[in-house]
Amino acid sequence: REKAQLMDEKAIARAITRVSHEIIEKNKGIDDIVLVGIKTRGVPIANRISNKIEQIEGSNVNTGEVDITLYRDDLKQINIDPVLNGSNIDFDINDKIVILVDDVLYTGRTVRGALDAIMDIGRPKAIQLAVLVDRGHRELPIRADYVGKNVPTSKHEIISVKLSETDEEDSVTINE
Ligand code: 3GP
Ligand code: 5GP
Ligand code: MG
Repeated sequence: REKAQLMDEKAIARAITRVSHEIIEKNKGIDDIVLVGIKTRGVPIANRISNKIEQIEGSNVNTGEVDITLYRDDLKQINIDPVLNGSNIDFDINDKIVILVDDVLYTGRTVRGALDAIMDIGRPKAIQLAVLVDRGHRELPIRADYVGKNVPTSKHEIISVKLSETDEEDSVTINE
């Protein structure tokens, strides 16, 4: 059942613009920055941030992706650790600031898997995390450096993230 729309196309675009500016400000430019999106919907968000940063700063940022999958057939069961299912990072991450990008941050287990994947590839100077929605309920000591929108949820609610690259529209809604 659909409850309420939290973000429309314009709100998502504004959040991406703000987060892009925050990334540039926090890191005093983009010299050392690379972006890594977490499949599926972290990837188009990373690409949008990449394009926005390029628009603002006038030079491009390397952008790759990791595929972290959960060994489970029931999305409600979240106590199984996510595993790396592949990555596409065809640039050097050593001594870079890697900014992980995902759509929704929940327990933190997916991000933990992504951290493992990144550290298998190289030794970044730092890893930061950007998410479109932080819905709370962390089960690990993981937090986001950049948040599009904080959405307090109950555990049985689900945040639906739609992006034009993968879906028919741009929207964030809360369902139960
Ligand atoms: P995504 O691949 O675009 O991120 O996890 C697979 C998909 O299921 C995710 O899409 C996510 O949007 C959706 N999903 C909805 N609720 C949940 C949830 O509670 N946990 C996980 N892992 N995914 C969820
Ligand atoms: P975590 O591993 O932090 O529990 O969950 C993060 C991953 O699961 C994200 O990649 C996200 O896609 C997915 N996820 C968790 N909860 C939700 C949710 O309510 N809505 C959506 N769309 N994805 C979720
Ligand atoms: Mg996701």
